[in-house]
Amino acid sequence: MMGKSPRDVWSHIASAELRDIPLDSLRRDYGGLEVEPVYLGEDGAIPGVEPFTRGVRATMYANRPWTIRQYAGFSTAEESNRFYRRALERGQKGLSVAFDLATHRGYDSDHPRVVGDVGKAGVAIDSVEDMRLLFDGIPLDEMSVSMTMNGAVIPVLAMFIVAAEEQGVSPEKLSGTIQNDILKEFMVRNTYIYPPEPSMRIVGDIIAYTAEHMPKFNSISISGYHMHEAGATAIQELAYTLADGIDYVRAAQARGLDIDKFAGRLSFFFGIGMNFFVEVAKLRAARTLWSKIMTDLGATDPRSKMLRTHCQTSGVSLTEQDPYNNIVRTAYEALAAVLGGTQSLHTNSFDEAIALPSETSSRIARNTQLILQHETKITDVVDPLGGSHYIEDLTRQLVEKAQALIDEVEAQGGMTKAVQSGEPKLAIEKAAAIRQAAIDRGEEVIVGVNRYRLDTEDAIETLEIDNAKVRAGQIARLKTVRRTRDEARCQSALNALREYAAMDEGNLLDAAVAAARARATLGEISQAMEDVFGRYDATTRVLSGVYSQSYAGDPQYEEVATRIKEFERSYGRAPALFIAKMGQDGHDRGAKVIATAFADLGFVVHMGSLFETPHEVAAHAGELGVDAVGVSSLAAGHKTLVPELIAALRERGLKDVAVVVGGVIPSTDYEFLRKAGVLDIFGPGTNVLDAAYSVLNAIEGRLSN
Ligand code: DCA
Repeated sequence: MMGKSPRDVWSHIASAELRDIPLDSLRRDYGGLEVEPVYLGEDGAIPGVEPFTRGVRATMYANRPWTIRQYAGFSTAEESNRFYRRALERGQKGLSVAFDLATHRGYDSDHPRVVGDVGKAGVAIDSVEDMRLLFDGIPLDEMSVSMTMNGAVIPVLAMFIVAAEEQGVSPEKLSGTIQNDILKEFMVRNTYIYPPEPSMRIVGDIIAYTAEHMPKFNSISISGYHMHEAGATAIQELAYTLADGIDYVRAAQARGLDIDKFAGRLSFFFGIGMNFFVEVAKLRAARTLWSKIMTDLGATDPRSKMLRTHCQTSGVSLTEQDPYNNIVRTAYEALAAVLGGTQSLHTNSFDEAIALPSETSSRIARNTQLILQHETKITDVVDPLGGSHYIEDLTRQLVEKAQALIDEVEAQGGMTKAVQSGEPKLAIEKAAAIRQAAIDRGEEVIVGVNRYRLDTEDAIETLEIDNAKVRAGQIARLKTVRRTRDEARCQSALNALREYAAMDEGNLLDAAVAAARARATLGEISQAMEDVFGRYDATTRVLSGVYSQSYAGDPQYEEVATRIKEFERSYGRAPALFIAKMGQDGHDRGAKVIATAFADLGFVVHMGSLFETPHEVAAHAGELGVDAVGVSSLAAGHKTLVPELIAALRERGLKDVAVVVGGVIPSTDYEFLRKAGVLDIFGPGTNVLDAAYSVLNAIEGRLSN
């Protein structure tokens, strides 16, 4: 296209995207105002042209709006199926499946470790039978399905392929995305199963399998979202996500795959928070950087260099207090994602800081996108903020600064090595603690939380899952599957999978598809690989110093610290707290922030491992002789796990150990937890110093009894 003007270049690509639609039909007349589908500036940047700063398509939403893809999954496959069908009737365009934590961690619903987790925060999948029910009546050759699965990615994808096959749909017709991004699990989300090295083999096997058999399926969704939610800065989110991407490309290249054969099916996923223009610029910077990275890695096809992304509005920006404000927050975040040029979007429901979304809150969340698409006219013009001095400068800075951080990671040998050192995780935790301290000190305003707070909060209706009922139903179906299958065929398929894992050859997904067909369960397929790879147990590191620095000289901080010193004088020791993360929920930002702050204040803080059972926590509490256990819960397991913990403490004669709970707890559950023996509950938005005060009161109350 040498010598062509930017307008000609754009028109050429745009016409190809439009196929039979004339380019002129994209022009708009707003009551006498003439509007072009694109405005091209002096800088030569053209939407649809490398490095894709202004968007991966020339026509963007003017031709096809982004996909409204709401992430959802409830308790059982039947429930979720009903929910999906309703959502599709009401304007949703793609599916996005949320799995429960037991499934994420490769356990069947009858496993003793997951009693509190089954059906919570997503759908329970134990076998192909569940997967078939999940997509009953949904034609998998027409609907693109995204699945958020990383740890148990092999059995889940295998079961999806077999469920489609049994619907009469062959793999090459399947479109959608599997998250398959294990590196960020080690960094922030923690739903891994195996150690990093075999986990990377799994990623490579999936990329290889999909490149060969599933050309329309996105093999990975390289995710910054969870880093964003864990408190990463925009620079960190960009750099670590793209550095993850580099390692995945290398893992696939290491198996001899040609980059242009698979790179067009790598996709991304970013979080969009409240810093409006930074979030817009972040997506522009991500595309610019990725295009260069892929060129350097040897890609030649422009499709290989396009960063196509899904976005989700931020969960941590939502507040429990005055929750209808969250509708407004989500709308602004959605607007930023769209002005940044996302391909697909999930808008959060306003009650997500409190509970699982209800029917009404889900509808409002979906309508937030429908209103943007149909009423605001922002789909008419491609990259409308392009050329803004502010946006362009933010984009440039993000490109430069994220590149510098990527270079640092590369100097350490890449992200697989870096996550093993734990450095990126600590860097994100530090950023999170600094931000939390700024919020607690009121330097960063959150409306309805640290400013303009209501005197009384209205209760809102929330959805509750009867976990015991879901688990009983799953166990019954598992029994039927195990009883009716050809056991010899199933075991031989599992043995073949085990051998592939041990020999480091053959494709694990290939073997798992055969096992899923033979009705091996998710837990059995995961276990076959665990027999060879082992289960990964991360060491927990806690930062110190961030709070004491941020609060230097603050009177309230000094007051709490002084009370702790007095406690030490009275009892001859500092108050001791065990922070517990029970069940299979790996979100530990809140727990880490509390651990850091309490330790800085003078508490002796013991941070438990992830995924412990109530009995394990009670045993640690006894051995360590702590005064209190702080339970951090974000995934709705509290009503099962907390009473079990209190019972386990009592069984061990530890009735004086105070139990407090923090995290996402619906206010309607407060009474239940208090009756069970919980002394205090800290919802999202609790000031850390207030929490420390309360915990100290609870401990002293117990000791003086
Ligand atoms: N002109 C012409 N064609 C277009 C245009 C346009 N302006 N915009 C999109 N299209 C085409 C695309 O090329 C694509 O076709 P292809 O797959 O054959 O290339 C099709 O329309 C679908 O559009 P796309 O933008 O790829 O949107 P999605 O299918 O929704 O995929 C993506 C989005 C981010 C790539 C995917 O990985 C995804 O859905 N991720 C979601 C992950 C998720 O849900 N995570 C939950 C936590």
